[in-house]
Amino acid sequence: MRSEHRVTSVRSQERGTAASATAVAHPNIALIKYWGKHDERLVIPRTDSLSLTLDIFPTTTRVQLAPEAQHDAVTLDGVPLRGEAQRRVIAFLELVRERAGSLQRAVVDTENTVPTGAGLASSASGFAALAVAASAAYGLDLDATALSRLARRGSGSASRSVFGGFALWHAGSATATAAEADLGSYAEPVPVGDIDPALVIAVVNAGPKSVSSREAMRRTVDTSPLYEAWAVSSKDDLNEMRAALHRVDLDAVGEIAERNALGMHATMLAARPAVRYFAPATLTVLDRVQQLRREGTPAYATMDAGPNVKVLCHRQDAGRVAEAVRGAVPDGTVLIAGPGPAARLLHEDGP
Ligand code: 2P0
Repeated sequence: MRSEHRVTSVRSQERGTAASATAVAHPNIALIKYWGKHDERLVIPRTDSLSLTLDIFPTTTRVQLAPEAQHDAVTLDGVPLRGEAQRRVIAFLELVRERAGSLQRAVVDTENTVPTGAGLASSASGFAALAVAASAAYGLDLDATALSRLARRGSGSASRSVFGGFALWHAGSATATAAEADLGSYAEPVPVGDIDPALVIAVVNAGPKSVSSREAMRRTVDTSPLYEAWAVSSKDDLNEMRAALHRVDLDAVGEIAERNALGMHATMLAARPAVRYFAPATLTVLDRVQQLRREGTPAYATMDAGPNVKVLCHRQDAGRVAEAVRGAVPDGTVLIAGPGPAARLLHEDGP
């Protein structure tokens, strides 16, 4: 892949044509959550987190250099991005240009299959795909760790979507210099044996969230008296989860994931003013998950910055869990996901 980047960009320059690259990435769901930053500009988190990349809702992004253009042009599903979303993509391109020593603007077209802004990690797949496509188009030669660091600058959770399967994002050191903090904050794959997990996703509301996760995190860190306690307990959760993954104990993984997520939401509920992502249907699904466990089916819930619930279970139970969840929220959409692949370049070319 790397040598192809070089060959293509050289060839494009020789022809006087613009380089382009297309990449695909998948969302991930954190089982140990990222909630709270040390450094907003560098996106250095306060805690380590651990996730599972999914095999559904891929994002495909094409970056084409536009040597004649004065501005970047960015579309999402064919519609020009505006406001904060546009600003974040352009800031990310600036970072890539700075590293590549390039002044060329770009045309960025993204096709998202995940509902944007609904707590289903569209920014994770989005910035992972953009990191891979933009670095290739601008001729940067980055390994997976460097791509993870770069994707992190777009959106923290994107650092994990660079990898397939389970991924651990190291927060890095809070006391380090900016350069050291940047170097130390990246994700890496967590090799796990034959664990065969599924995530049953109950989309109870696919609309955009009431408070962005960025703002909600900031408010939680600044005002919630519960935040520090959760950050401390999250360290223990992570250690226990790594041990549970190591011994291929999905039930322990699920128990730890559920308590870590509920703890994160408790910190938000105690923020001032409170951040409450739960909807009535969220609680209905949580009740149904508890009931499944009482009936003997291991199933564990996790929720992100939105009302939707993701239920971790054994692959062989996924159909039954999905049916139970569907019965609980007949107006919702229920999907079954499994472990998904790493972000990858689809192709790169001069036109
Ligand atoms: C996570 N979430 O670990 C947590 C749990 C939501 C709840 O990562 O500000 O969109 O762009 O770094 O990555 C959502 O946060 O936030 C998120 P920024 P991001 O998946």
